[in-house]
Amino acid sequence: MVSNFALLVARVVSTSDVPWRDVPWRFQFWEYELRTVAMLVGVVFIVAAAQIASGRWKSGLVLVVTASIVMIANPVVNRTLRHHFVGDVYIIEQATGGTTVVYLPTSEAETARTRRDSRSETIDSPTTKKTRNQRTNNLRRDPIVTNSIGIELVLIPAGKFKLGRSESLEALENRFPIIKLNNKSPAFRRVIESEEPQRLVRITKPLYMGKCNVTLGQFRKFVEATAYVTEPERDGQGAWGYTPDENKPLSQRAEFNWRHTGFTQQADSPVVNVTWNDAMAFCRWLSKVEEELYRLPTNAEWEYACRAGTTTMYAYGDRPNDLINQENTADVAYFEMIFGGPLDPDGIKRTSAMGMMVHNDDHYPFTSPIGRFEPNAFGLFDMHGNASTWCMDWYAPNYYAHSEADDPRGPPAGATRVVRGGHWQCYPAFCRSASRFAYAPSRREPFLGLRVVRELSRD
Ligand SMILES: [Ca+2]
Repeated sequence: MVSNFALLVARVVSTSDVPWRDVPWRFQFWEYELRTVAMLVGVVFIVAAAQIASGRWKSGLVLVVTASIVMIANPVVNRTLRHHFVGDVYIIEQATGGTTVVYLPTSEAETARTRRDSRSETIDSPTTKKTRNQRTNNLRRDPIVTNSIGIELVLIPAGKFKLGRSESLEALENRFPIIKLNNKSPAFRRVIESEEPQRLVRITKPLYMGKCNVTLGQFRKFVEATAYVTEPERDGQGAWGYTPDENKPLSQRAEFNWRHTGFTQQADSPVVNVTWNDAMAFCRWLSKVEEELYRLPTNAEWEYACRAGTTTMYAYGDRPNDLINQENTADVAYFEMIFGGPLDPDGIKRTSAMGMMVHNDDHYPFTSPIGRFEPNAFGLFDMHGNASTWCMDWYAPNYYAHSEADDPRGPPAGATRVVRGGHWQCYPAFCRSASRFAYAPSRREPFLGLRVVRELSRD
């Protein structure tokens, strides 16, 4: 209750640098409702104090209890504390969570934007024409930009594509027997089945996407600037790393985290062992530093960017063994690390026939520095390998059956977040463009990091 009261006071005395006319109506409603309740509650507390001071204890206490109930029960009290625009996107920062940022749905951002545009451009004067021409020029974007911490971003055009797997589950199982084996687990089967039905989806606006995953060096800049402590460091559970001295080569230990993995991680290696919450914290910091809206890609944006116009199993074609020249995935180097020695040729043949490895050596048993392999048609690297990325979306196994056709952003709630992209441990069977995974937001893995998206600002 004390924190609620503090929020009320903060709300009443706070000011906003956002013009009211640009704030979507429902957020305006929250704001006015919150301020009204805060003032009424304040008045009731003052009256109660006066009653108690004049000896009318009973009625004074009734007023205190009533005001307290209103304050606690009011659903809007806990909703918002700060709101602002980053670029052209309206952001609400939730008060009680302290860390959650809610991005305004695109349609509402568009509404706010359209209202502003219609106000300034209803009269076609020479001035407004000039403004419009400047805006048109501004929309000619650079194909590649580099931000202040060295992240290279590639312009991804708007477009449409078929989201999800085109092969039937049976065809996939025949091609990759490891999938048939894993499908005995109901949880696994649900994830594979969540790649279908295939559906036509539009990405309605261009966006910038990281050419590669965020590197260790870039993540270090965030930690040094903010003294941020990642979840695996904070909760004492640690993360995953290389433990050749144990029976299993990879183990979770308290001393492992994004800095320490037991295997060599250079400044230009993709950062791993970060949770979804850590990835979001990074995006929030980067948005403030850059004054642009950075976020994780959506599930649909990631697959659209990965396919880059292709409809094949991988962005490079349909042959899993071709991955050897294109991506850092599970290969001879990886399995030799796992087994602690050279593999026999028959073993390589059998394992690769199962869909568990590419039958050659890419020389990286763990992560590789970013961008060492081949880019796809959009100029993005490491989409099928090296390290996976967290996505914005909640995960739901049946989502594709009823997702939106334009800019799908996942189900409204869930228990797990979508993870996309292959990685250095990933079997070719699961590095496909359609492959997707569902992990709890606090999960940490030595192959899982992030790739950012920067939304286009207007100028
Ligand atoms: Ca490899």
